Amino acid sequence: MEIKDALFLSSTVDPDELPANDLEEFAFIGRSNVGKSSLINMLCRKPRLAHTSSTPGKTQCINRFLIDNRWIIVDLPGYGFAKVSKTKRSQLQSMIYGYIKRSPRLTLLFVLLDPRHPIQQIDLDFLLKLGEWGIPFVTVMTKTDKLSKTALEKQLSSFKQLLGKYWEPLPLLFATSSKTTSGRKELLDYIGSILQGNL
Ligand SMILES: Nc1nc2c(ncn2[C@@H]2O[C@H](COP(=O)(O)OP(=O)(O)O)[C@@H](O)[C@H]2O)c(=O)[nH]1
Ligand SMILES: [Mg+2]
Repeated sequence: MEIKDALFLSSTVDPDELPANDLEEFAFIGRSNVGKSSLINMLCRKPRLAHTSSTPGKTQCINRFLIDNRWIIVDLPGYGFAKVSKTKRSQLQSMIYGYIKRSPRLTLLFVLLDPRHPIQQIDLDFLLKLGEWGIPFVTVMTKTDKLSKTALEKQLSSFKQLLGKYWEPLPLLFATSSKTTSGRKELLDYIGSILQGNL
């Protein structure tokens, strides 16, 4: 599947105030700085669509983008907010959880993971919560350009090994780079097959 057109749709801090729509939503989440906004821009081939930053914790709203008038991409704030106050952290958490648990149009959540470290406890805890809540998700390893081919293979199998301890069958694991656009086609084709009802 290709994306021809991507437009900013809305930005909100209150998940219950999202404008009603009939379009399916695909949301992106992961620790701050994991590359959520960059991945969205890479998928849409629009470098400035979602704001990216080298300072973690910049996206503090739920930002939605209309894709080809047909489906919606949601850029969620990161979890694991090292540099924000406790109050802000709990506000962000209830915003994220509120969206995930109550959005009637959420079709699939992409949970992004950094390939340069083992899967962190915070990621695992988050994934396990999704399981508890029955939220459909797949995992995405970002920034794969930062690893050599061998290191990447090794990391992919160690991620799968850890995920395999908790899930049977394994959740899907995509490998992407917003720098090289690697993994773009696989991810978009997967979304396309869901939109066509083939999955
Ligand atoms: N080399 C490389 N850097 C990336 C990639 N994706 C994101 N980054 C960088 O990582 C930082 C955080 O990216 P951003 O998309 O803002 O992360 P977010 O906080 O998860 O939305 C930025 O400095 C990006 O340029 C990638 O695939 N490869
Ligand atoms: Mg962001």
